[in-house]
Amino acid sequence: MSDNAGSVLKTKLVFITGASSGIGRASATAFAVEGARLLLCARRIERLRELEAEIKKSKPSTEVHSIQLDVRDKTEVEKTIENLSEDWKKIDILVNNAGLSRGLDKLQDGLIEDWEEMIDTNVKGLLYMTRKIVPGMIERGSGHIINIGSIAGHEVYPRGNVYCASKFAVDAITQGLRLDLADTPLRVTGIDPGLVETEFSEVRFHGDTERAKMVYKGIEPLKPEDIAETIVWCASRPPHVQIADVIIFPTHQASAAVVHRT
Ligand code: NDP
Ligand code: 8X3
Repeated sequence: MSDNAGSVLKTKLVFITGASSGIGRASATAFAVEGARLLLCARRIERLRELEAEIKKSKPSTEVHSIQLDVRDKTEVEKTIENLSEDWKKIDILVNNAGLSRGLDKLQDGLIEDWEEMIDTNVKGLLYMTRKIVPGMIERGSGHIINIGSIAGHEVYPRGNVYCASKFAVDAITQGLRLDLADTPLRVTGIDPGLVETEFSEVRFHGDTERAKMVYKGIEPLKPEDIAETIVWCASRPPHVQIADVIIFPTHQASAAVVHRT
């Protein structure tokens, strides 16, 4: 966003899940520019180390701590957060970004393993992280939880069934948490993108890169940086401003299923 020495995010501690790729990775870079301290997690630790090196190269003063963590593992999530040193425990902003889709099948043909992976990651993983981190934020009287949902959490599209259900759940959790925290200074934001070109479709199609490319054919999709910029903007509003929900489309996308391609 800006190389702003006076940024309100300077020295804020931001925990980003799923920072090894796409939106999470771009968000880490964007928060670093603002002078934030970064706690990054994902399963591919080598990717996080590369990102850490890249961030430090462009901004050597950035404090980054990378953690190998599968958010589906409740015990590991709890242990990881409990074991953070005092310096790294006081999380100001939690970006619940880790997530994925698996498959694009009619429900009657769907793979149960795909469903479980999506629900365990997108819903349960987000809940484990939130449950462990929010009480500390309440105690300290400040905090911001930013959940990455999707347009798929607002509209169901053909064959989207279980992925959409997981993102509808994210939206319900975002709204529910906001209600439950209304008597605290904490803020809760949902960010709901349409088509963003990341590794998302490659993961959805189990590594079929040709099929993944077709998703973005004939339209200029959003870039992960577009979403990162929005996340940073939401996080840097004054404390009395709570951005509740942001839906972001590429210009030629009008709904989950309506995309004008040339
Ligand atoms: P990517 O596949 O590029 O990134 C997904 C990230 O999530 C990776 O860093 C991956 O890291 C991490 N992740 C996946 N599973 C786990 C896990 N079990 N534990 C920890 N980290 C995990 O996709 P995007 O950047 O596009 O996706 C980010 C979020 O944005 C997701 O929640 C997605 O649903 C959402 N979204 C994406 C859209 C798009 O069009 N791309 C649109 C709307 C929402 P690793 O594999 O190393 O663990
Ligand atoms: C990702 C966007 O439309 O592929 O959540 O579901 S979509």
